[in-house]
Amino acid sequence: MDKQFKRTTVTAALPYANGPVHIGHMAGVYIPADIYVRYLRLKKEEVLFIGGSDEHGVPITIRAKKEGVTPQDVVDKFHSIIKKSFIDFGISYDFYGRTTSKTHHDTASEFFRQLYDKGEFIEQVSEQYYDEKAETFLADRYITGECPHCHAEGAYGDQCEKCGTSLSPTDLIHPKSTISGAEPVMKETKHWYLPLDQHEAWLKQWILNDHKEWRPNVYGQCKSWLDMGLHPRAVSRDLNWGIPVPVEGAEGKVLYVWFDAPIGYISNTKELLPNDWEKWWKNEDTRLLHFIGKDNIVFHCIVFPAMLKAEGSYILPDNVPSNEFLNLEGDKISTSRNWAVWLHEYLEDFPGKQDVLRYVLTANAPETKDNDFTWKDFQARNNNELVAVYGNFVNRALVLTDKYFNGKVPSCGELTDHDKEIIESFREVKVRLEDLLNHFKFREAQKEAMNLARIGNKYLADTEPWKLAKTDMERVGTILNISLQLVANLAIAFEPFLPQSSNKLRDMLSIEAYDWNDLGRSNLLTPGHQLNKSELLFDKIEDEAIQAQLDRLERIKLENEELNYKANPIKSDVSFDEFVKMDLRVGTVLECTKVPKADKLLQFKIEDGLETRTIVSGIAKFYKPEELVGKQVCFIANLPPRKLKGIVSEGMILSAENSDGSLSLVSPISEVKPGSQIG
Ligand code: B3M
Ligand code: ZN
Repeated sequence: MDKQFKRTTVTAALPYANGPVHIGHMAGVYIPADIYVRYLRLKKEEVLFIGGSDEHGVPITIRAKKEGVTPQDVVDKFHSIIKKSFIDFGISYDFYGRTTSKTHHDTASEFFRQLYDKGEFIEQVSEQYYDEKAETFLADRYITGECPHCHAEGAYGDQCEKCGTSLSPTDLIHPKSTISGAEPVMKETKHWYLPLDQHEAWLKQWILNDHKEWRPNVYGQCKSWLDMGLHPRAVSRDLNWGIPVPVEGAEGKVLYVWFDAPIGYISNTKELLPNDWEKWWKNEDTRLLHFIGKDNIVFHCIVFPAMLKAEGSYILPDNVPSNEFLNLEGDKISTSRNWAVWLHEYLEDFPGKQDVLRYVLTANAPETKDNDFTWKDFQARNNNELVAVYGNFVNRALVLTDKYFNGKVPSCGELTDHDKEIIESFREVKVRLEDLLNHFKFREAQKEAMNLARIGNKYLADTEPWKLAKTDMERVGTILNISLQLVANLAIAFEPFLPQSSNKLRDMLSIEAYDWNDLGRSNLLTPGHQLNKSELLFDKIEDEAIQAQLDRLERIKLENEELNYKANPIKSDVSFDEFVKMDLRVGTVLECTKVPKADKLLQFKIEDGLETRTIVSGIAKFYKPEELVGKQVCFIANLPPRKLKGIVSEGMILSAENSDGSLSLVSPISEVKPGSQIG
């Protein structure tokens, strides 16, 4: 069933250049794409890996406005930060471009024009909000107002961030332009629409029948879109940042960012290969793959293919491997809440440890469901897997070779059945690895590579060559020869996943290059071959380093709480008569003890000016009993007595609840006579 292709064009989603990249982006898109490309390159297949920054769209203009700079300043800054992160983490693009390039502007513009000339668009006039003061139409995000659902102020024209409801600008109560503050008015505007409804039939056939092999999450999302029925989509916007719509009468209009961005894959290919780009996009024997995150599925599986089909000369994607989301310590990653591990910051804290992050993100990749990144797991995977299994095996094999054979690969004597089994097992790993990689199952594939290291570790532990050194050097040579062959195999097997470590290993083994097809061979290193000095491949990550990360997240959480803090709404009115019925008093704490078998409760004896009364209060988590003796507290004196854990409580002590749920006792600022009334 599998079609034979000659070459593969791999694209990875173009990140918006309005912020740096974080671990969620890496786990979801860039590491899987890179693993796959490296794998194909090792197999000596013809492959091209294209990416770039997505530099248009409203969020960029909003950020620019907030910071008092131009949108170009914003994208210049983040394009270079993002590009550097990708280089640092070994994301091995053949070309990483940007959608503000001239090539892209020309390509996207021509693409639009082509579709326009072919009559592939429909034109529609609709009414949209317009800011008369600023003389501009308003993108949904530029309009705020009261949410019609939860009545929060400051809801955006596309969504209320308080209650999460999707909105349209006209839903907002008392809408306001964020540009001038003016109340927007409705004004007619013309836009171009891609009539997706007219593409529905072939899309259904192409996806639902011809691409049943797509990942269930991708296939499922497409199916639900197609089942709901497709509608025309606007491909232009009233905005002054983007690629001008190249037709007459379109002044002040630009291409919708989701129209131009995927064309960026094509323009960036052109930029790299001005004379040879077409074979990567137009030849039937080229396989096109889009690596993306799940929020981009509809654009890559439905909208962009419809654009390509409408144009007529392009191939369609053969697969669109899309991941689910990665969470951080149990919470959704969020740029605006700074709830993320940013790549450039990670590198400051863990210099040289790119591969560790790559390893952990692949081990936890959200391939089939959302997954969680935790720092404890990061540490455990580094210490228990990379250091204790992979690094340890490599180190033992190299150090023993150095010790007994002066770092020269020993020759291999007669093989025992055990040796043969080991050799066989690394042959099998190749088959399994290929099968998994071919099916984009990177998580499982990496596990297989690690299994190879486990086999090696166990082999050394079982054969104990260090014990044989006095009696049987030939046997020691055989064991180490096999172990070193295994090490060389590991360098190949891990190359797509952990390129930096494989490089290091290649240097230690003193080999030039290797080939995927060498994987599984037990004669990669010839006897007598001189190895280089060995170093540790990975080192342990200590608790302090992890604690520092957890502390940082804790600080961010507190800052966010602080920012989002809003007191509860005021309760409905009570009458004055009702209020004066309540007898509020000050009392002095005579005794305070813990209530046995109740970790929240403290039992108080209170001097109330008339007698001593007992009150039980649920604040044991926040105070030590002894620190309260002698303090004055406020209490309600005329509540009916209540039994708590067998103790009759005669009243209620007042406390204030903080935003984090902690309680603070209420006390008069200066001492008063016990029993003083509050009112
Ligand atoms: N910039 C969205 C994103 O980063 C978008 C991808 C474009 S791919 C053509 O989620
Ligand atoms: Zn709301």
